[in-house]
Amino acid sequence: MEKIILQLPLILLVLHIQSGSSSDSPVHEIAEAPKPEVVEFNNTIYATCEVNPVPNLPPSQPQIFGQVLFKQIFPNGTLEVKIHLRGLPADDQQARAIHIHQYGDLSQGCVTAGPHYNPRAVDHPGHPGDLGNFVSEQGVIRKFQKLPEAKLFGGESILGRAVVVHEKEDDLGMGTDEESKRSGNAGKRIAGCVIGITTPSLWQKTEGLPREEVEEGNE
Ligand SMILES: [Cu+2]
Ligand SMILES: [Zn+2]
Repeated sequence: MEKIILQLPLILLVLHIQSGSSSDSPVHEIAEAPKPEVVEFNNTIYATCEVNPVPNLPPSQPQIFGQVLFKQIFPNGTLEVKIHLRGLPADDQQARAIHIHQYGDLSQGCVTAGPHYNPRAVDHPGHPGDLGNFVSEQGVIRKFQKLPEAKLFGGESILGRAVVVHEKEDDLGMGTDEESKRSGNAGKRIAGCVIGITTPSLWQKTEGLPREEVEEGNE
């Protein structure tokens, strides 16, 4: 009896919280308010990721710099991505994987970026940020592509997460080991950055440059 009396205030508190939340705004009905930048920049959000080589790269690895730019119309537009990287050897033939990883934490190079961002617990290469493989031309990777599974809005937003460039080619889940379905066996993480909101200016600066649509696919 004493126990019930002691618990009564707690029960009343729980009931109060439940009734309060259901009459006001249940979680499933909360719509994301547009970010101030969306209102400012014509119903569109822009993001950038300033790529730098990880510290203490061995001399055998290229020092990759550049930008990965993102653009999405609020709230359900298809995410567009522009990749512009430099610093690869002019005669480089190596395909290199680029992915979005879970954490925007580069405090220990890209190791602290964690695994591929995988909000729906699916196998690689089905992750929203599996950008694929890229080969440089004259030391430069320049690519435009759409990334329909990734978003800059909502609970699965890629904002604040990391873009990682790998030393090797992504096997796109076709390998025989478990790691293939997790990461594509793309080897060391040699460059990376954290995705953050920006103005339209970086995106607009690249307008008019040749856009190479990525439909040739994953060879
Ligand atoms: Cu990766
Ligand atoms: Zn992946």
